[in-house]
Amino acid sequence: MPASLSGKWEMISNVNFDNYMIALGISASLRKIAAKLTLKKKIERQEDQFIVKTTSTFRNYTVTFKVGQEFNEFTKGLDNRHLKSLVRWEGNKLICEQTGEKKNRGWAHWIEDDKLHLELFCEGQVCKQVYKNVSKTR
Ligand code: VLZ
Repeated sequence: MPASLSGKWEMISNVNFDNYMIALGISASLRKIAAKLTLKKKIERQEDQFIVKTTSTFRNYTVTFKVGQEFNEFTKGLDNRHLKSLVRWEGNKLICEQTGEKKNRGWAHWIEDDKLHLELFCEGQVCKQVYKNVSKTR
């Protein structure tokens, strides 16, 4: 049973994604495509270093960071903005603050009932996604 964020995950629910994308200024045509995607996450961890890969049939996005260490993030293929991002642990939640043009932007990941939970937030909108584990058993 996966108690950690590491592994492969596949989206099983996605609430308020459209309003999150609107808050980011994503165009209607891209939002229409994005809304139909079943997103996958592959999360790799080595001590304080994480690689989070989001993949789909349309676009992929990878972010690499160390917990507690601010980094420059470019949301290539998403809203194409430059951010100063910082990830930290808050209890069992991995929380990212993304500072830039958009206020109150970031995300939070945690495990609950063996599922990977994700909240994406931007300017008062909160998108809530849940992923099931699809890691191969070793
Ligand atoms: O995830 O910030 O896991 O980066 C949407 C791609 C995924 C679909 C967005 C295409 C990534 C959109 C969300 C076309 C405009 C995100 C973080 C937390 C890691």
